[in-house]
Amino acid sequence: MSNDLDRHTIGHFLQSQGAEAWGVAANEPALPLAPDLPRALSILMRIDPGVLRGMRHGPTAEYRDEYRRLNRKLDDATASLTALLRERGYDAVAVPATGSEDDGPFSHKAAATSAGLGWIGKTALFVSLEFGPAVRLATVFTDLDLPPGDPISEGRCGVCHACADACPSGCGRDVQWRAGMPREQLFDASACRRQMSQFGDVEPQICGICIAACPLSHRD
Ligand code: B12
Repeated sequence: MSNDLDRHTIGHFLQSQGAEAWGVAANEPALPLAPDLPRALSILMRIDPGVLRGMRHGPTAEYRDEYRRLNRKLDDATASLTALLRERGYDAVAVPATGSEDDGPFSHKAAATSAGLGWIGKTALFVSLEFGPAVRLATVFTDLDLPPGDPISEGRCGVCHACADACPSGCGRDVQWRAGMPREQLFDASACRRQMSQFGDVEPQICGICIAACPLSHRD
């Protein structure tokens, strides 16, 4: 195996692909539904904060376009990274940016908190240290031995519950997250899904009111 890929070269490569933050999670013990590879590279791309303005009552066409743009960009970046790793003799598996619960997908949020990039907020969104919840995520698993970050295992929203207050379906339960907590204790996914079906004229399965409501989404 060639060992010329290190944290610096991977960071540089991901930056050239448009990633705005990234980190490494140890997949030992294995994260739920994870492939059998020892490292998860968590990749973040920021949602343009300008797009979140005007989303108090629901998604806009601009948000839908941004959602599609970032999904494409994340999937291109993870495909390129996977190709690079395989070229150099490493194993690599990319988890697509989006999908459905029925696919039994690996949770990008679990890789991101385990990599120390942020925590889970009060409507179950991943909240990045730098950009708040205004990010989309993807994950690449690999056997390249990169040093993992320090996992974050508790919510840091404090007394803020702006996201839970803003959600028209009340899907957030205003509970402080801890790693391993069942999702239902934190968040009512059926209520979220029902609410999103109201916005089918923009696109089924998008909303983003909770993202726009978080004060951390609007930092410069
Ligand atoms: C199915 C799905 C949905 C479902 C279910 C929502 C849900 N929270 O599970 C529905 C249709 C309702 C939905 C809604 C939305 N979704 Co959605 N969705 C997904 C998808 C495809 C799978 C999620 C899933 O089922 N995971 C299984 C469950 C059990 O895990 P989870 O809730 O994702 O995360 C939990 C675990 O990771 C655990 N956890 C966290 N850290 C750790 C660490 C350890 C060690 C352990 C054991 C566990 C653990 O806590 C988390 C919260 O409960 C992901 C993409 C992906 N593959 O991750 C996008 C994803 C979660 N969705 C996303 C978004 C943005 C949305 C919406 C805003 C819609 C939109 N795009 O406008 C809403 C808001 C939902 C919300 N408030 O969380 C983003 C979240 C970005 C962020 N900042 O968090 C994701 C990651 C897509 C992406 N590529 O960025 N979604």
